[in-house]
Amino acid sequence: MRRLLTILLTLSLIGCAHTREVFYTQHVTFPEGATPEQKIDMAARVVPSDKQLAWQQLELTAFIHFGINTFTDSEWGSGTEDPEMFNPTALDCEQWVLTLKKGGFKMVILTAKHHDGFCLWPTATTPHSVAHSAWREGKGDVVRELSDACRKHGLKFGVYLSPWDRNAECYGDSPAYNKLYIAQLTELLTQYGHIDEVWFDGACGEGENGRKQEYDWRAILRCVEEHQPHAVTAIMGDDIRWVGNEGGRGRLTEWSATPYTPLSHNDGPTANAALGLEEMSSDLGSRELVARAKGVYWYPSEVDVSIRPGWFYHEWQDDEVRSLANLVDIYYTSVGRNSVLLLNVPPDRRGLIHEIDAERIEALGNYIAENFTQSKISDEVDTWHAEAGASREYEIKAGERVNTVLLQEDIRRGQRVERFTVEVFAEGEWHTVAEGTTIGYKRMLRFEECAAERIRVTINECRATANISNVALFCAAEIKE
Ligand code: FUL
Repeated sequence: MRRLLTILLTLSLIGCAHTREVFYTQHVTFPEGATPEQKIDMAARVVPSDKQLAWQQLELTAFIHFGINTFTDSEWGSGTEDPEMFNPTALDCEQWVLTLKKGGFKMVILTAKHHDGFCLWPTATTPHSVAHSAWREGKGDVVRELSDACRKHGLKFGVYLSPWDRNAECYGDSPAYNKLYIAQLTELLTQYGHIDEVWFDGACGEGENGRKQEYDWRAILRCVEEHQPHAVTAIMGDDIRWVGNEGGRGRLTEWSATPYTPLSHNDGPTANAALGLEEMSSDLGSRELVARAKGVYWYPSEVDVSIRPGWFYHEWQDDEVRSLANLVDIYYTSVGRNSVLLLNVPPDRRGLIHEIDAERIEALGNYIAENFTQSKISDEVDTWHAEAGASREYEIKAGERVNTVLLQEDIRRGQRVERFTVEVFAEGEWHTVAEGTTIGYKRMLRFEECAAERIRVTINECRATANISNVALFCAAEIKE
């Protein structure tokens, strides 16, 4: 009887210990005097907010750069363009959405306004918009058509509203421009239904003697919170971090739990400078860095990259559209490196995604579906709570060849893995095929194709207990072009 009681007591304590595990949603500030060990333990318990988690699970999102630049053949407009010039001859947002859907994309983000200030919706804030264009005699609204098409075909919808505005006269008169900017944002957030992501670009090319605009980020983000509280805010926002390059590459070590402070926070620039951090820094989450930090954010990375050399469509780049092999590489280095891919596909002057780009997008969607859906592991894979040094083996289906491993952590319990090793058993011995540092939401690694019987995953180093929610193996086909 006493033994039974002891067992019951022990079980309930284990239960309590389990349910008592403390998590910090999106941010934790370390207490004064916290030791490096305490800080690492707290960093391991920072978790995404619900909307950050839902965003991460999208994996594939698309950018649409379209506007006055499409008609002037430029990348950065001056703001002095005649709005008359905007005149797509066959605009069809359903064609954009259906094309992207074939690629497996789950959300579309539109440049509602780029740096030239031209608005793709008939805003009341400026005459510099589609309302004064030749297109549909000024009666058209691209934001309306695209948001409707997304809703109709089940894609999420986001907006890019460039903070830098080369057309607005009040740009640089900080309070006046902040007011104008918030008015534009309010129109977008209140007139087009559900908005899932708001993208605040960080670029500003005003020279030394240019107009210096002080953005009121807190007020701008409050506006999103008020009208679309479920929307994630990116780059100059609180929820999503720019990966630091436009080449499609996440870091080999990519921490979503990072001491890097969003720049939208008033103390962001100083807090980051104190730690020597920039958006492009290679180390955003090591133990050494966390030990020096005052806190940690859940601030996951987004990889924005264009399918063409430019962000906007230029006819002379028609033969420079990324190949399928290149797009698949980008998939590995973005989604496969704990990031969300934001692939830009710019419509042409007709207002259509060009046939070449459309063919490439569909090929990418088919490749992902054909190669990364059916795992070659025959064992059931359930969540593995791994202590540092622990290994686990899985059977591979008989006769299968493999060349890609996929690992995932249950990030609802934080990002914890710091080093892992993957081996396969073939011809009577173990061979190391992949080694890495972080896993996070998803990590994919390629290795030389081989026939193997078993796979062994070792979590060499981690923070607290790692929660490995998925291990999968694939044999990705070689791409012949
Ligand atoms: C940059 C901009 O300057 C580019 O034109 C493009 O919009 C890219 C996504 O962000 O900062």
